[in-house]
Amino acid sequence: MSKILTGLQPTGAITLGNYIGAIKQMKELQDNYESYIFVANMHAITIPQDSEELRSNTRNLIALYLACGIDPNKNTIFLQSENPYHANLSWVLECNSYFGELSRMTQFKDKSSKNANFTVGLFTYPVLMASDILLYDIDYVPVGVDQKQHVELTRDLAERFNNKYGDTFKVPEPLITKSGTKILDLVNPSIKMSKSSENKKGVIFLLDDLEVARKKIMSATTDSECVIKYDMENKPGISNLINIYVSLTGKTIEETENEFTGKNYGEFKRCVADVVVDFLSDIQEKYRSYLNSTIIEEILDNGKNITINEAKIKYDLVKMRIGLTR
Ligand code: ATP
Ligand code: LTN
Repeated sequence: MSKILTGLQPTGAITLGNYIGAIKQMKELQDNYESYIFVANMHAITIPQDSEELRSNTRNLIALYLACGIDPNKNTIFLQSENPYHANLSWVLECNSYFGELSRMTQFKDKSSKNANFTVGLFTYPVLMASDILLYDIDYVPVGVDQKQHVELTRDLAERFNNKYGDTFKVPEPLITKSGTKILDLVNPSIKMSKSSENKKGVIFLLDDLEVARKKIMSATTDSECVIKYDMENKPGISNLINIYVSLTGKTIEETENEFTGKNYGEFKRCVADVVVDFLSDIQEKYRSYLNSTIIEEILDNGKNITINEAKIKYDLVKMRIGLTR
């Protein structure tokens, strides 16, 4: 059976963009793939975090995975920091990565330009991500399109290592949602919807109060044309709402355009808001029940054992290949 793996950072409240880009794909694929999903808490500390907040965000993210339909019987669910082989392999791969190639990573350029005091961890972040993937012989990595470049780097590092030291790593492929959807900020649809956005009005959080979420959709930026048509370039606001609607209902873009022919933006937004609110309300109910149960501890203990055993085998092979053994 082919294997898939993804991770999200516990850097704040999870957004609808995170759900559509990564979690939803995992949920849809979990029946047909051997699936791994983890909390990338070591990636989170590439920018400063409050330790108590990080701890609670981490637990909340596991509860959210479960609430979103990630089935613990079909997925290995784990915390990145509980498996030391991620950092171990990352060091080895760093010694096989070039300063130039890491300098070209768009996420690094974006995030480092926002804060002059950025850490070295922010720079080597993609190499840790490559280790997350390469430890487990992963075939596909479901991510939003913004992470595609990191998976491509992972492929380069795997191929480079294999060529230099002999076949060691499986070369993975990114799995981007069918339409390549990047969910955009509702207020400023020229940027992606991001959990670290300053203007929270443009971001739907999975744990948003339902009425607040409805208002955010109703006040989303559109255009003056009053035609509900998918055109990412000229009508990004409306196209983004179509993407959200399509992702949550399973309808196609064409079906959606037909459904709303002749309707005005207010009517369309009301329907999108209804779909979003129903979706959030279902998730939030499940989330509360998982958060208060002991199941999270059991799941993480299990995930820790499974992944440490598996990763050790790969890391031992790596050490042997490069001469780090006696
Ligand atoms: P941050 O603002 O801290 O960078 P983020 O919202 O970009 O956070 P990540 O934890 O970096 O979230 O990403 C988690 C997953 O969600 C990744 O696979 C990423 O590609 C995907 N993702 C993030 N934002 C979007 C979006 N707007 N649309 C689609 N997928 C997204
Ligand atoms: N960088 C990713 C999180 C992440 C990840 C991974 C995703 C860390 N390691 C391995 C897929 C596979 C992000 O969401 N920003």
